[in-house]
Formats: sequence, C-alpha cells, structure tokens
Amino acid sequence: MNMNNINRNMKTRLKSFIKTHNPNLKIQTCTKPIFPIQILFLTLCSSLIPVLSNHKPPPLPILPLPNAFQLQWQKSNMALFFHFGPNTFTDSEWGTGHADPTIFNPTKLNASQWIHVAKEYGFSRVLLTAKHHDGFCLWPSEYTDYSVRSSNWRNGNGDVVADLAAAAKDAGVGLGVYLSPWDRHEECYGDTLRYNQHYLAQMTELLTSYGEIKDIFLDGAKGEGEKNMEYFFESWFSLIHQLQPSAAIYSDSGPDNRWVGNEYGIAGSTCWSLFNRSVIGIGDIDNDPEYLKQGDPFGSEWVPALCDVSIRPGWFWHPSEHPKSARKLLEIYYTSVGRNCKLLLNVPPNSSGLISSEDIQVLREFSELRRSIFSHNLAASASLNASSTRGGIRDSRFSPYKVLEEGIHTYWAPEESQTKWILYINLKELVSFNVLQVQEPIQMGQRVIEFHLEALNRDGLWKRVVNGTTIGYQRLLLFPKLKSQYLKLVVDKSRAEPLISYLGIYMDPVTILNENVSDKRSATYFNGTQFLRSTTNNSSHSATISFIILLSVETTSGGYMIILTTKFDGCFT
Ligand code: FUL
Repeated sequence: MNMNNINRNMKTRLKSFIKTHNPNLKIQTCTKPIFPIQILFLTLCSSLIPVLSNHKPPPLPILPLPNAFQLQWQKSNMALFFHFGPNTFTDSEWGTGHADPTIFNPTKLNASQWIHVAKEYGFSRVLLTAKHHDGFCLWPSEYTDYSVRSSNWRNGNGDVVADLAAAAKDAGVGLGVYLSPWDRHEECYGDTLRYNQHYLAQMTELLTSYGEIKDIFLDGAKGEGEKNMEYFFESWFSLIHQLQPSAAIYSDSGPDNRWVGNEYGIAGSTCWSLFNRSVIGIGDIDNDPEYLKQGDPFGSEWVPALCDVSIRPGWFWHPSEHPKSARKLLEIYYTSVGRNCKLLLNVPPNSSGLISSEDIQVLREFSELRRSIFSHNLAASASLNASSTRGGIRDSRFSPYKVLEEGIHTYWAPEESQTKWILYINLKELVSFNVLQVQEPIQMGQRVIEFHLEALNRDGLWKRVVNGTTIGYQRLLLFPKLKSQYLKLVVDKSRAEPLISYLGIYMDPVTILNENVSDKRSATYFNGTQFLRSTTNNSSHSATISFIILLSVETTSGGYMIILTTKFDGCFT
C-alpha cells in the first residue's frame, strides 16, 4: 500500500466519522497528502491540553507592589554618591552660598575615573550633588550667576554634570542627581512662588539636557533660622516623572524611595518597604526615626528605604579626614543591603577632581571581601524538600529548588492554607557557615513577618540558629559559626503564603560572632593589618589577588586576641 492509498483511506474514514458525529460540517478535500501531519498535531495538542490546563496559576500578589522602576532601583543594590562643589575647596560641609566661585578649580577632574571606580567595585548607579545647599551649580545653569560658568575651571566652559553623564553612559552606569531645595545663594529663596519656579526651571535643565536620569535625590535639610518657605513637592514630583518617567525620586518620605532615618547606613532589623507617606513630612524635625527605619507592616504604599552614608566622616572631601575600613563597610553592607535596603555610599572626589587613592583602596578591599564571602553559595548543590509545594511536587514551577536559582523571578511557593511553611535543606555533607541570605520575590509583594533557621546538631537535635523578622528583597543574617548538614528554613508568620526566591549560606571569615562572648562585648575589630598583593597575569589581563586578614577580638576579660589568619587567592579582571 503506497502513501496515497493510506491518505485516501484515512480521508474516507474521517469523512464517515464526521458525517455520523456532525452531519452539518462540510468536508473540504485536500489534494495535498498532509493528513498524517494534521492528525499528529491534533493528537499532540489533545495530549498536551489536559496537562497544561491542570497547572495551578501563580498565587495572587499582595498589595502594595513596587512599580517597574522601583524594582530596577532595588535590584541595583548599591550606588555611589559624589558630594563635590566649592565645599571641597573651602574645607566645609554646609557652604554659606557666598564663597568666591573662582575657588572651584579641580584641575585634574576626570569623571571617567569616578565612573570606573563605581563600576569596578560593584556600584551600578551614581548620584552627583548637581547643587548642594550653597546653591553652586555644577552645570552652567541659565538661572543663576553661581555655577561652573563663573569659576576658573576650564575658563568657565566646564560642565561636571555633562562629563559625568557622558562617562556614565559609556560605561552603562545609571546617573542620578541631587538638587538641593535649600539654596543659600539665590536671592529669591524665601519667596515661595519665585523660588518654586526657579527650582523647577533648574530641575528641568537637569532632566532635559543630560540623557536618562535614574535617580533624583532631594531633601528638606535647612539650617536653623533660615528663611521660611513652602516647597511645592507634589508639582516637583509630577514634573520629574513626566520628564524622566523611569527616575526614582528619593526624599524623607518618597514617593519612590525613602530615607532610612539616619546617616550611618543602619536600617531596622525589621524593615518593610510598606509605608504610609502621609506619616512623614519632608524635612520635618518631628519625624519618627523608628518609622523610617522599620517601615510599616500596614502601610498602603511601596516606599523602600535608602541608606545614605559617607565613606569618610564628612559628606565633602576634607584633607584631614580618612575613609572607613573595608571591614566597617562590610558591617554597613549587612545592616543596609542585608536589611532590604539600597546602600548609597558617598565617596567624595578631592580638590584635584579625582577620587583619592586611599578611598579606592578601601572600595577594592570591600569588593574583594564581598566576593570572597558571597560568590559561592554553600547550599548550591543541596537537595531540597518542602512542607508543601504549590501545584504538587510534580509541578516544577514552584519547586523548592527554585530557591537555588539566582534572582527573584522564580520562587518556591507552598500550597494554600497550610499550617506550616518549611524548606528542608540537605547539604549532603557537613558544612561550616555563619551567614544566611534569603530573598522574597518582591514583585509579588513583601510577605514574611517572622522566620527562623534551624540546624540538626551532632546529637540529632534540631537547634534554632537564628531568628529573623522581615525579608523583603534581601535579608542577610549573621550568627556564630556552625557546622551542620541538615537545615530547616521555617517561616513562622506571613501576610500571605510566603514565597522564597533565593536561599544562600556562606562563611564570612571576617565578621566572627562568638557565642561565648556576650553581645555587648563581641565587637570584632579589623585592625588594619589587611594588605593586598596583586600581580598581573599577562595572558588573561586579570590580576591575581592574595590577601591576609588578621582579626583581633575583644575578649570577655577585656584583652585582645588574634583569632584568625586567612589567606584568599582570587582573580578579578
Ligand atoms: C543632608 C545634607 O544636609 C548633607 O550635607 C548631605 O548632603 C546629606 C546627604 O543630606 O540632608
């Protein structure tokens, strides 16, 4: 029997089948022998349909949710802040607004160096004080006589914002600007109508001349006894969003991200992105710092917290000040990025217009510390199980293994209406660690209220390792080092079914929390004996890094003890 005979045969059988089952259907004859393909296709479809239609849809998100730009903002984790202007040359923090503009002369200014430093050490966005409280504009604004135009720098033809925007664009780094509302130079400051017009005119220049602006930073800071006036914040926010729809606006109370309530880089150990903006006034000295630090579990708006902190004691560069240690920055990383916040680290360029080498050295060490701790998840090849899985264990879309995939777009989801929410982790061998990282898929809303980690000890007993409250985008918890093979992540309280998008465990050899030392006395000190030795590997254009860390810990008796000497060998390009 040849192919044509088979086709003819099948057509006749199909026709008689359709006639008996659906007499109204007109059957068209097809001269091309495609019947087997159609049938194969229909068979395939019909076998797939029941499986697909059995899939349980993802759970409902729980309000409030971040918008697309808030999500992008949060994913970028860390940004560098550049405080720069006449204060850099006058050794001051709050300029009077009357310093001679010719003192601004950063003869070696190189914005590409600033951007290189940001990119090299893990900061995907930068923010510049385009105008600080002294009113001096780092771009040649048409609306003032107090700007780079009236300085000697590049004979008055320079534009710091333009240089930075070009360097940032080239490197794919996001650009942000700080335009201080408080202006100690402008004569119209204090005249509500005129100054609001002035401020918006300057904001418009910034938002229409320098390409994409990712962040706007503004605040209510103002010295005592200064002229009183009202800022038209709502008009400012609307215009900013109209001119730069993807920009995230920061102020004490948002709209897109909020102040964390202090300038030390410390968020609350409970930190919600949920918030009620009406509770906090911009620049209001009566604001409750705890509300800013913790957010609001009942808040109806999504306003995540930003931790702004300087690498040096001041915001501007001063010749007599020095940067914090890499160890201190790591501590700040745990209390900011590790508590559902974004870190905005200020690294002020010096009076020659460059980031000082001692600051760069600290940023390099900070980046190496993060790399050495967080680049390898010690749970990466664990076997996982869960108290329940949405859609059943055969539905891989919400499987517990999703917590080992990086990012927040895949997640483990338990079944609905459960009495317990537990992830079981078998590390397959005994592993030593002292850091837990957990992430929630915040695009589905922030959910977890309380959780804890348990480990099986040598005697076969489950012991609580650490308790946590909120998770949010990212939670890092440190605890005394332990060794175990079996772990349980238990969610104790949640606003809705908890969803977990990432779980990591790590060993941080720098931050040692010692069980036997009481909390108050357990400070671990980085004694500055860290050193870096780098040798260039010509063939791969990468540098091999070795560094030794010596740690001293205050003991209960008040003395100091060297507790660790560790050698890291790593590579970076
Ligand atoms: C504050 C300002 O007064 C400081 O000078 C600094 O710019 C800091 C980031 O914000 O409000």
